[in-house]
Amino acid sequence: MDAGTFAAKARTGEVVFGYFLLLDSPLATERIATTGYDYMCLDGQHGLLDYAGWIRGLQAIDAAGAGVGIVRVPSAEAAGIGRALDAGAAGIIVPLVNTADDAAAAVAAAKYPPQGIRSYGPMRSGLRIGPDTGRANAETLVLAMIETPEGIANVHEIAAVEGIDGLYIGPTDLSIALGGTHLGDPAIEVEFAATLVRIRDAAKAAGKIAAVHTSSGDLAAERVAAGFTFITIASDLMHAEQIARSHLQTAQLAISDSTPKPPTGESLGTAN
Ligand code: 3PY
Ligand code: MG
Repeated sequence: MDAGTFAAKARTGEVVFGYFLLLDSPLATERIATTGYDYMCLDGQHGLLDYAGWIRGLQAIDAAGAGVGIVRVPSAEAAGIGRALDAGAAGIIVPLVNTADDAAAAVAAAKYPPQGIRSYGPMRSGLRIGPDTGRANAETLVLAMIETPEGIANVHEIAAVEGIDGLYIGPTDLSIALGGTHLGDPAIEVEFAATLVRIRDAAKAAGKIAAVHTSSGDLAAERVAAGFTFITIASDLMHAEQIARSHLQTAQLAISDSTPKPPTGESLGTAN
């Protein structure tokens, strides 16, 4: 999918599913990208990739020929946003947006003049978007993360900022912002649910994308039912650990069963 098609799909409120990449493993990224996610997001805030890793990751996503590559940038600062876009990201997710000014700064950093202040140096993005700065401005998605007490309080002002395409909920920081100690803290369950609704409704009232991070396909399905349309389903690091643990637990069950049985054949599939 090209950046323009993806941006149009997301902006019109079609449901798009994405995946977070924390590991600097272009080969794993390329293989996961072939599974059909609409977007693959390299995590430049907490992930383990440096700038060369962003380039490798975005190349791997494009090589898969499926969804687009985007980057969660480290902050709303212009330098990181410009570099993510120069590297070929189709959009950015900006963490910890507290105010309309933060949101406007992120938009300005993501757009070339006259809309913004992005400097021209499309190292890799030039391969797909070419020299047309207007087209780059139009096709670049900018999502503001709402995950702090200030961000929650200012959510309507942030949603109203021109050039902000959507509000993206970071549930773990949001839980902490609400006084919880961890994601899923029962002490803040009711407030957490109400805040998801507040952010979703603020996005929709402003005609923007309601976006959310989730930890599983089941939860992503619940978020679709609740009206969110831009939904990340977990990450490579989380899945590697979960699957490794679950296979080990399945195999360990056999230890308690001491009756020997004849070995079975193996099903066909990839060996690794
Ligand atoms: C959060 O849950 O705080 C996030 O930023 C998601 O990665
Ligand atoms: Mg966060």
